[in-house]
Amino acid sequence: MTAKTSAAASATPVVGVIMGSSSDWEVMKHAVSMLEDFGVAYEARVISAHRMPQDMAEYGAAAHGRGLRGIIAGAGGAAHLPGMMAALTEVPVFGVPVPSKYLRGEDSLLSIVQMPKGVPVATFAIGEAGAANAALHVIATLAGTDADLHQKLVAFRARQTQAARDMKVPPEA
Ligand code: RP5
Repeated sequence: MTAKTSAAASATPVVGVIMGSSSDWEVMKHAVSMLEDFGVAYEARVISAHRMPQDMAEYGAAAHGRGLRGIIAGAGGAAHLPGMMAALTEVPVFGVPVPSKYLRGEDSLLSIVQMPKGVPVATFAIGEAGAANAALHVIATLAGTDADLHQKLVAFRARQTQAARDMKVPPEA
């Protein structure tokens, strides 16, 4: 699955956005949208850990050599994709718990966050906020060596701060 044909999607990807199913897209599109907004080159793909284990292994083995510097991995239920991807590459993995049908994503969260010592997955909130924040975290990491990206992040934070300062209570209709 490729999300868009924008410049950020068609350039050589620096960030991989992977997910266990196309049903994860409604959550994971918030990570992609953030990367698009910041102009960070990415790719978006479905890689199912239990249905495509060989593809998962190949993706992890090739990730660093292909230029990926962060992998945002979203999955639901027994969400092993982020942890397995972290085991397959030294590229930092940012895990997004996708809400599940029966346990509302608490199963996804616990599956992703409880990595044994030695193979880390930076784990974010369940759902849309987690997906967006995973992208922001990758962006902040890349901004450490990219002055333009750093300026975009500073401007993003400033807009967010101003929007909060402009809030009124009770909220206007
Ligand atoms: C996981 O199982 C996926 O990440 C998804 O969140 C969940 C359900 O997948 P589908 O049955 O919708 O393909 O593999």
